[in-house]
Amino acid sequence: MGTHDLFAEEEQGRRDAIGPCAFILRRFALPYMEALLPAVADVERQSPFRRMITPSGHTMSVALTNCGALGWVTDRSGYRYTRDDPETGRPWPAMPEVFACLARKAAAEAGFDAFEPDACLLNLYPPGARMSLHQDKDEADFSAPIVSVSLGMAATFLFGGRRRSDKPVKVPLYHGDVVVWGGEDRLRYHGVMPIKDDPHPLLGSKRINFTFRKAG
Ligand code: MD3
Ligand code: FE
Repeated sequence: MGTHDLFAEEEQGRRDAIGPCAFILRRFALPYMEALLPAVADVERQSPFRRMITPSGHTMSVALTNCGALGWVTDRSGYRYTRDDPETGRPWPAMPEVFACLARKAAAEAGFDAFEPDACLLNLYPPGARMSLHQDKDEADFSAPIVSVSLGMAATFLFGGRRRSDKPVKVPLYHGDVVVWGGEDRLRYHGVMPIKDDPHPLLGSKRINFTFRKAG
């Protein structure tokens, strides 16, 4: 068991502000875990995780899938949201009730009432996978927040500024942590450092992150 889990209980309920409008709700997802993990497995069964190609032709180290009415994809022609999974030709799996419930509760906790996400992007990080600094700007409405949930192995999150050149701060994220980003923090650059292989008791050698968005 990693040291992060020794502190899980006393950390639960803490709210760390990492920006004027960005809050980490420490371990907020733990009470949902029994329902959350089977729901992830169900999404994965319908639309498996796969590595996608960026517009510049690189294969992402992170594998992804989606649930909800819209799903984020990338290929040689660009980034966009689609109704159908390009791999299966079918609509993305429906958003599980427990996902939507967790997202709404977390958003409300951070001051965003009536958050109704229509997209949920799931990222799977094997050891060594990383996500370089980027902005999330493929969504139609930047006034809605983004809610993210971290599961499994710990990650060092990089939280930058409005410009790529703004030096990011490093923020550790653990199993069960939920982050809500909105308002003036919505368009900040962010990324994830390469994941260290420190197997998690429930998920083994992987990290899963999902982000809820209002994309359409
Ligand atoms: C800050 N995922 O999928 S989630 C992504 O851990 C993404 O998989 C990371 O960045 C991950 O796009 C980080 C946290 C996150 C998501 C959206 C943000 C942070 C954000 C939007 C604005 C600012
Ligand atoms: Fe992002």
